[in-house]
Amino acid sequence: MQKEQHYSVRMRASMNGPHEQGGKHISGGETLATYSNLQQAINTLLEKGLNHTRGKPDFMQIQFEAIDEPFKTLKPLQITTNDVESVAEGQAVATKLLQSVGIKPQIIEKARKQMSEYSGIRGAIVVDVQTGERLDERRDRGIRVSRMDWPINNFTKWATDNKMPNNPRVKEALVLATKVSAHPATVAELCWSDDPEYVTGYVASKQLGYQRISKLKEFGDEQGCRIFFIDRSEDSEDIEAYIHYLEKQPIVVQC
Ligand code: WAQ
Ligand code: MG
Repeated sequence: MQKEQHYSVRMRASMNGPHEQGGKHISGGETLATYSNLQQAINTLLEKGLNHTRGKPDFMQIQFEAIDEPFKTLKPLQITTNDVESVAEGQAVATKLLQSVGIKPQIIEKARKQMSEYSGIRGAIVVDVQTGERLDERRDRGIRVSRMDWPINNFTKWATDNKMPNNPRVKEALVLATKVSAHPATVAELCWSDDPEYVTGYVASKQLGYQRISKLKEFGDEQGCRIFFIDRSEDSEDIEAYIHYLEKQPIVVQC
């Protein structure tokens, strides 16, 4: 996949104006493509943004750009499913998993509170695992992890082997979690969708793998969550280098 010129393709859609003018975030997406499949990649993202349960967008931007940086290939995180009966049980499982990688309960609480202050954010927040402070300065925008993909044939094989639904949402989430957890400063990620009809979320880390949790919010709730807990003592790199990895390092997942 690396010899040919590749392109990063990104989409964002909003309602009541563009994001930067206070519009409501509807949908975003990022993928990789060769020149010959740019059109298909753009169509897929267009379709994703046009048909979304968060609403009908009145602003959309789709852009592509050539990638010059070398790709890294990563194996997908190991997947485990935790079936729970209620949101309370799901959130308790999430807390337990985060604690098992050394994150203190009060830090988890502080991060959750900070997340809910930025309702409708289109990216992730980066939180210091020692202090619980938010480290990125993207306010109501957040960090969008980009330049990542999983070739569809390889993903389909993985889905069959792991008895998982062959759907783009699982693929996108696992690609993102695999990229984020591969950085040495990442301690764990906590995520659930902002799609009101999708209640499954996950906790992920190198150590835990991708721990799906069947219910992390109530059906109908439009509040999503994506928190990256990072340990700055693990890595001498500064926060800008970490964000640069998330946004710019091209990653291909392949099992
Ligand atoms: N980079 C950073 N943050 C993102 C990105 C990205 N590329 N994409 C989404 N987010 C943030 C943003 O704030 C969204 O509101 C929130 O995450 C949720 O995004 O069954 O569908 O794409 O195993 O709605 C996980 C479970 C589903 C999948 C997660 O998230 C499964 C999901 P969504
Ligand atoms: Mg969403």
